[in-house]
Amino acid sequence: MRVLLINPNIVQPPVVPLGLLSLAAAIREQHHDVHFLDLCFTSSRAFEKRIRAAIHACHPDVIGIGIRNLDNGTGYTAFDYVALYDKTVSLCQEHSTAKVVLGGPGFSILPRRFIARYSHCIGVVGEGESSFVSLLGALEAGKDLSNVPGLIWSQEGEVHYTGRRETADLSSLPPPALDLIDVGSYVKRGGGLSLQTKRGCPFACIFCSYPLIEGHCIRLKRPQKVVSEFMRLRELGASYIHIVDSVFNWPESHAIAICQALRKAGLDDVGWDAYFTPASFGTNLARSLKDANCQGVIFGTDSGDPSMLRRYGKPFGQKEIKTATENCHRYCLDFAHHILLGGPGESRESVLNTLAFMKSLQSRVLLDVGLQVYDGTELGKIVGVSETDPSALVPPLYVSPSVSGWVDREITALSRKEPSFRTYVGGCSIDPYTNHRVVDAYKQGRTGPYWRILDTLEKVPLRPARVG
Ligand code: B12
Ligand code: SF4
Repeated sequence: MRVLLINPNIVQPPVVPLGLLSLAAAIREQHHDVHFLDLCFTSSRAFEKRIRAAIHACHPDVIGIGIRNLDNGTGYTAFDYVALYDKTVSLCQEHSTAKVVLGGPGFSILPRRFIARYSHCIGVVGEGESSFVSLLGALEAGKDLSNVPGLIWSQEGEVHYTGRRETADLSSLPPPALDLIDVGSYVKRGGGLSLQTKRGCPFACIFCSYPLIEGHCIRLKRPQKVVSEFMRLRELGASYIHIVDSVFNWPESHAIAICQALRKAGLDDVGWDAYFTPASFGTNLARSLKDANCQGVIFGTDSGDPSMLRRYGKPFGQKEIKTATENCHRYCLDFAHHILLGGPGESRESVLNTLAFMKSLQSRVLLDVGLQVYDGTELGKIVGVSETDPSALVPPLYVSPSVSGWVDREITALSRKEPSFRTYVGGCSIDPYTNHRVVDAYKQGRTGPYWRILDTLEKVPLRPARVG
C-alpha cells in the first residue's frame, strides 16, 4: 500500500520523530511504499501548502499522523497543539480519500477523546509497529479490523477498541528509518538525536502517563543493538544523544550492561542523558555511567517529603534519594532532581519538608508546580476528570488548594536566592521551550541538558564534587 506519514510537530527546539520513524521502518520492511512529510521546520504559512503537495504527489491509500504533544506539558505557560491537529486532519480529509490513522504518545494518553473529536479516523493505542503493519494488511485485504490488536475507531457512534499489542522482543524491530528526515537540520538546531533501550514502566505513580503510552511490562533491547543504533547516530553527526526510556535504570543491570557495551565499542566520545529513578542507583551504575560519558542524570524524584512520596506512589523514599545523590556526587555525574509540588494532599508543611530535604542534599533541583490530570491515571480517579466535553484534548492542571498560589511565590523567591534551585513557574521559567535564552542557545547548536546551558549562561559555579 502507499502510505504517507506526517510529522506535524513544529515545536522548537526540535526532537526527531523517533516513533514515526520506527513505524516507517517496520512498514517498509513489509514492502509498503512509504512517503514521509516532516513539517518540523515548516512555517505556519507553508504548512497547508506542504500537506496538499505531499498528498497530490503520492496519492496515498493510508495517511498516518503522529500526535506527540497535546500541550507544552506544564499548564503554566499554557499553550496547546489542538488547532494544529484539527488543521492537519481536516486537510488530509479534504484532499484525499485515504484512511487517516492517528497514533503517538499524545494520542495514546487520550485515545477515546481523539476518536470522539476525529470520528472518521482510526487510532493506534500504544506502540505502533505491529498494529500498523496488521492494519495495512487488513485494509488491503478488506478484512474486519476487530481482529487487529491495538486499534480504536468509532462506528455508528459506538467506540471499538481491540486492546493493546506489545512487541516482546524489541531487538527484533528494524532501526528507525532516519534516512526519511533531514537529520542534519535537527543536529544544527540543537535537536538532540535520540534512541530507545526499552519500553514500559512497571511502576504506577498516580499522575504518570508513561504507562498509558508504553504499558507496564518492561521489554528490553539487547545492549549490542543499542550500540549499533548509537554508532549510527554518531555517524549521522550526533555529538549528543537523549535516551528516551521512561526509566533508564530499571532494571539497573540492563543500564549497566548498556554503559559497558558503549564504552567497549569506543562510543564514550558522545555525551548523552536519560531519565532515572532514585529507586536503584548503586555505585556500580554511577561508575558505569561516568565511564560511558553520561552527561545528564535526570531523576524523576517528584517529592522529598515521605508522606507525599507515598501518596504519589513513588517506589522509593528519602533513603534511596540520598544514596542516589551521594553516588552522583562520588562519580562527578551532572544530575538534577525533578520535583512536582502540589499533588493531592500537599500542604505547606510537606512543601517546606521537600525543599529542606533537597537543600540538605546539595543537588540541582528543578521545581514544577501542579500535575496534569489524564483520564486513565489514578490521579484522574482521585480528583475527577471533567466529562463535559469528551473531545477536549488539553489535560487540566491540578494544584492542591492548600498550597495553590503560595507555592509559586515560595519557589520563585527560593530560586532567586539559590542558583541550584530552578523553577518552571512564571516569569523565571526554565522551560526549555519557552525560555528564550535556552531556545536561542540550542538554535546556535548548543547541546546537552538545558539546566547546564543556563548554568553556563549565568556563570553559576559548578559545585565541587567529591571523588573516591
Ligand atoms: C523523551 C521525551 C522527551 C525528550 C525528547 C528528546 C529527544 N531527543 O527525542 C525531551 C525532554 C526533549 C522532551 C521534550 C518535550 N516533551 Co516529551 N517526552 C519524551 C518521552 C519520555 C518519550 C518520547 C519518545 O521518544 N518515545 C519513543 C518512541 C519510539 O515512541 P513513541 O513516540 O511513543 O512512538 C510509538 C507509538 O506512540 C506509536 N506512534 C508514534 N507515532 C505514531 C503515528 C501513527 C500514525 C501511529 C499509527 C502510531 C504512532 O508507534 C511508535 C513506535 O512504537 C514521552 C513520554 C513517553 N514515555 O512516551 C514524553 C512526552 C511525549 N513529552 C511530552 C511533552 C509535553 C514534551 C514537551 C512539550 C515538554 C516541554 N515543554 O519541555 C517537549 C516537546 C519537545 C518537542 N520538540 O516536541 C508529553 C506529551 C503529552 C502532552 N502532555 O502534551 C509526553 C507524553 C510526556 C508527558 N508529559 O506525559 N520529551
Ligand atoms: S513517574 Fe517514572 S517511575 Fe513513575 S510511573 Fe512514571 S515513568 Fe514510571
